[in-house]
Amino acid sequence: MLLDKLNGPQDLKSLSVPELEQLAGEIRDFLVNKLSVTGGHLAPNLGVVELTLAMHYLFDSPKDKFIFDVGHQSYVHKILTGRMDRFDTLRKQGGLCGFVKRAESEHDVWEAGHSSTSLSAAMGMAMARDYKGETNKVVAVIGDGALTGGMALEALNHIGHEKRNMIVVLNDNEMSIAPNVGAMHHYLGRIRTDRHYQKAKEDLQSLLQKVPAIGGKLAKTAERFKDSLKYLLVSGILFEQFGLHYFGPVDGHDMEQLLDTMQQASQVQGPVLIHVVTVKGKGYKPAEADSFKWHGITPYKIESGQVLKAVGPPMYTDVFGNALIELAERDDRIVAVTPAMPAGSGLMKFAERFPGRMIDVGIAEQHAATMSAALAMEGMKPVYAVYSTFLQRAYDQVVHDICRHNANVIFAIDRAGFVGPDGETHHGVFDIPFMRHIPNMVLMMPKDENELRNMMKTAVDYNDGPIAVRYPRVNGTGVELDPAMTPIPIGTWDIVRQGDSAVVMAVGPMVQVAEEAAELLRRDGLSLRVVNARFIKPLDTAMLDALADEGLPLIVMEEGAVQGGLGSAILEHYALTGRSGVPVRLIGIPDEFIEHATIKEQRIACGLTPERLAAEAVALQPKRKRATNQH
Ligand SMILES: Cc1ncc(C[n+]2csc(CCOP(=O)(O)OP(=O)(O)O)c2C)c(N)n1
Repeated sequence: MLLDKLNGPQDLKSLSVPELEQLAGEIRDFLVNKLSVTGGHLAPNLGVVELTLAMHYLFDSPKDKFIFDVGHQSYVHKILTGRMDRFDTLRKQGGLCGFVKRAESEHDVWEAGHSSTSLSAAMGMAMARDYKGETNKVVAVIGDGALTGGMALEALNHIGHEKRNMIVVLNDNEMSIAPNVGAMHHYLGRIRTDRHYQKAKEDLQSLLQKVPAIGGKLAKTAERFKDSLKYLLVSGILFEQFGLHYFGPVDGHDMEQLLDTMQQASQVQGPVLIHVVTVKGKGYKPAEADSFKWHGITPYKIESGQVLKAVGPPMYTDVFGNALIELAERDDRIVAVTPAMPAGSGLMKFAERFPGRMIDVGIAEQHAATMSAALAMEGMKPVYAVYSTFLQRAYDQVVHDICRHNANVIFAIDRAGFVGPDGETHHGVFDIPFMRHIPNMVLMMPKDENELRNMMKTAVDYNDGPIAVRYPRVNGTGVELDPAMTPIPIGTWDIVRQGDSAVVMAVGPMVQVAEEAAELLRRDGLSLRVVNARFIKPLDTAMLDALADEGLPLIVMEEGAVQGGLGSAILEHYALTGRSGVPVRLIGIPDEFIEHATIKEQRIACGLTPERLAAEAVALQPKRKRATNQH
């Protein structure tokens, strides 16, 4: 095994092409084996084995900077840079991160998780290099999916303008997570498949070799001739027009071709784009056959490709998808909008049922938001289904285009709260703070999947502006679903358990946690009142004012950033209405980024547990009672 002898990228340099090819096979076996136990981003990594080998073979990391867009395809890079023996811990608490992580290795120079940042990062690194008078290479690897993101196009525009030395490797596998969409996708497809282009390119190359390099007027004419022909015929013209030298398309699994092209491209002055065509899932049949499913995968059986899934109540995501179909059957104004996440957002069945009403815009959260505002203003009911973390991208569009216009956009905010193994780049823990302060916004979170359905109905019936329902990346509680969905009066909370020792105002899954805390406290003779604070905005101010008059200690519990969360909102309400003396304790996510682990471990790390809540309730008891109730 060559892989066992590999200590770092320097060991690659002495290998022959056949040895590199052998190594590629060994790396694939390694990935398929390890990920069958841990899960992870299998298909994207199987596609970039030769590409990553070629990069480490030709360049000199970490002096040369490798920037992986999203960073989910960096496993091969991790293997080649001394982290092979940590793959059993992949995406686990304290283990190897599923994305690029600077703390792990000097070879990890840029972290991501969200897409389309790599070209801006490469630009910054190239500029810094030039300011410092250094000569290292900067290599960004970006997928055809990530290239649909607006940020990447902003960066391309600037890269062409600046003309700094840098290498953009376009990893074109025709897939985002789902099949890629849009004009860029079609354009790349034409380059890949159009024989015309290929033939023209070959002809042109041999023709250009015959144009003599002579001085004066004739040379200028020859140059112009070259240019005009080039622009007429050469594939990759779009990138050439953007000011990048285009190389490709090259077969990303042909080691020799790949090395040759990358070697040539790296000699060129100015920005270059190498168009590398790869097969997502390459080398493992089930992943090649369905790279959509195998983009990010839970543990599986290697031989059959059978995916091992935990059984349990339906995920909130699926309950949302089904509810949306039911609602859309009765209301043809409803359309679903997704920025490249049709499956993750539970919309696959909707897409089958209503193909014409399913709008996948590619990785374009901002465009999706503004477009939804316009759809709503023209009388449609857009349901913008988006992960909380990716909605961060569209903050301005939510403020400027949706809320300011008071447009009837429905937000279905998935992955609200901790997300587990994807870790800190993917948690949905900031949307309460960044949504609740925007005028006109209504923000809800259900305590269970039945309430999610009712909130969807509430949202569809609501015609006074934007309304958002957020829900977590977990299974529902298993409650029975009412056959009919019933709207909930806006701004009302619900007392789900009576008690008079303390009151907890809990959001979403924290209601269940609060119920468990109440059981713990009951054994100690304390009774915890549990309020389902299902509207984060508007608050149930009538209930809040009554609680203040009652004088019980209050605890707010939410799986979101404490700063700016529901707890902040409640404190603001009391301060603004002259009741600043009301005792309120806040349990939520502290002012830090929480790393990859299971959701349960992440909750424990932040004290989002029944034990912590119970202890807080005990601590808030008048001294006399507290002595007998210690947790
Ligand atoms: C802003 C943002 N939106 C959505 C995602 C979810 N996402 C992760 S990878 C991915 C597809 C990326 O496709 P591509 O760049 O072609 O890489 P591939 O996985 O095909 O190698 C998407 C949509 C994300 N990471 N960031």
